[in-house]
Amino acid sequence: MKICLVLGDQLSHGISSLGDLASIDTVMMCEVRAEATYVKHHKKKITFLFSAMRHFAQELAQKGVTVRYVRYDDPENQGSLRAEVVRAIQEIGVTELVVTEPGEYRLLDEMKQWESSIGIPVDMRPDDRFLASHEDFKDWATGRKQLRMEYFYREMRQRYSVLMDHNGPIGGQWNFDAENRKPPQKGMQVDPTYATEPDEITLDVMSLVATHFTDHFGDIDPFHYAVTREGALDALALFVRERLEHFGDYQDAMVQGEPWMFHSHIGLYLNCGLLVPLECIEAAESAYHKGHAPLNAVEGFIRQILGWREYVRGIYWLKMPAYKDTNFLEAKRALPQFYWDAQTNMNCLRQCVLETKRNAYAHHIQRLMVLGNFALLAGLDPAEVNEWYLLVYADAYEWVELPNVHGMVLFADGGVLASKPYAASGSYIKKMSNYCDSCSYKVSLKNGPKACPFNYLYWDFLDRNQTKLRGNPRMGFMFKTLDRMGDAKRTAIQEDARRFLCTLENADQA
Ligand code: FAD
Ligand code: DLZ
Ligand code: SF4
Repeated sequence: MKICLVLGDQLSHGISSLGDLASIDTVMMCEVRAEATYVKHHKKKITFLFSAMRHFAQELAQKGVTVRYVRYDDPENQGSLRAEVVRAIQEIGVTELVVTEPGEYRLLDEMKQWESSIGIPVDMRPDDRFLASHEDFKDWATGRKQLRMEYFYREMRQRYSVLMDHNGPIGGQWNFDAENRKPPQKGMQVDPTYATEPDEITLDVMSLVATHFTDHFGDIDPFHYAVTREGALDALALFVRERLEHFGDYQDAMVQGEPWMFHSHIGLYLNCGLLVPLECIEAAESAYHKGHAPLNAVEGFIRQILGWREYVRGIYWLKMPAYKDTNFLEAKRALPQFYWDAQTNMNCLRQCVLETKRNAYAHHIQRLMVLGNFALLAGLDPAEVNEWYLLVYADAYEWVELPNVHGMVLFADGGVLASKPYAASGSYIKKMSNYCDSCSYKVSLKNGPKACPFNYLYWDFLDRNQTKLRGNPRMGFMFKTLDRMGDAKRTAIQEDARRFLCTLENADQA
């Protein structure tokens, strides 16, 4: 008997493991403790994934496929994928296993042992839902001094003929980012995101998660995400119709009480397979050609998927497992409690944590320039920060989370991914959001107990890390400014930073 194991983030009917469905006797899917708790995933993330898995299994069954679906609360559930494969061998006599390679190193490493440790042939197939294979990325990276996303992206544009005009980019430029940094406008109205009512299957999963994952972070209610391919396609269509037009202009803007802004909110669908990247790219490109969205918006959106998404996956597989253990800036401060309970007087951080807790979502600039920027400036331990990001977001899997957090945010890889740390003072947050209007700190103050902590933490970060960062050509200007500061100013910065970081460790509120 030949079985095919489909993992929770492999919910694509066209995935390689299901390529020759006629030769498969049974498809197996398992809700297991090991996957749900290797980090304590957000309750909404588990709800989303278990419900999407159950809907996918139902679709397969409707196609006439025999599905062995192991529910989380099945008394026979063995708690791990491996143990469930072993049980299937004992119960139904499996002789061969087909699987698409998992998206995370830890599971791939484990699965590579299965053939010898379980004793049946394992046919592990490449994950061809991505647009660049491991080999493609390795070929691109070979011989390059720097692995910059922009150059990878240009090759991908050419290879897939996306937004191309003969041999050059449409509009004469590869990248329109300079047009994509508009601050929010006062009184900005944002349309609601895609929302659907939970059906019976989702309601069942919601109550299962409420019972079994009490100590996990996050809210289950309200649950509005799509859990089927059909729903995910509707969410994509809604984005293209109503939000894409403004995606570029306000890509970096943040507004209090507007968690969704003009982003697409499709990351969770893409990463579990309900959507595939090329169809999202084509939908956006087609909107441009029909005149429904401007080039800066469409190019910006396509770059995220064809460029960043493929590039970070390439970096992950190229550099793992050593990548995870790097800590270039030797950061070691514990993750503050407010990342869990939002109990901080820093309004920007409070809002971003509250939205993360409610939605298992925060948009890119909240992740990068608020939550991430603080982690970088405060010198938080990369392992703790990575774990937090991996568990709180519904779209988080290590292949995409780790390069973004470890590389882009924390510069823990020493510059493999980013050419310099994305460090910023409070003035960036002031410019790109309205958070500062409701904050008890003053963004205009540079020092003292009422000053915005980002202001002195920024300079203290440069001061603390100057031996490691001074040589970076892109940081010369910042170090020149630091060098021009008088001793008194520098001492005030150091003292404010010390006082603030001390309260962070000792007090309930920062
Ligand atoms: P949009 O802003 O609408 O972008 C469209 C799509 O482009 C996304 O759905 C995603 O598939 C892709 N994309 C955009 N930026 C990136 C990027 N930097 N890397 C890879 N893909 C990208 N993305 C994840 O999918 N999972 C994560 O765990 C994750 N963790 C992140 C952690 C940090 C610190 C940062 C700075 C970014 C992280 N990202 C992650 C990238 C990005 O923030 C999310 O993909 C995005 O916020 C998801 O929301 P959206 O679908 O509305 O995206
Ligand atoms: C994220 C996740 C969760 C929460 N639960 C399951 C599960 O019960 N069963 C399963 O097959 N997959 C789950 N996943 C997704 C896996 O963790 C994912 O396949 C690996 O991390 C590889 O990307
Ligand atoms: Fe954040 Fe500083 Fe603005 Fe407060 S003043 S919201 S801490 S940037």
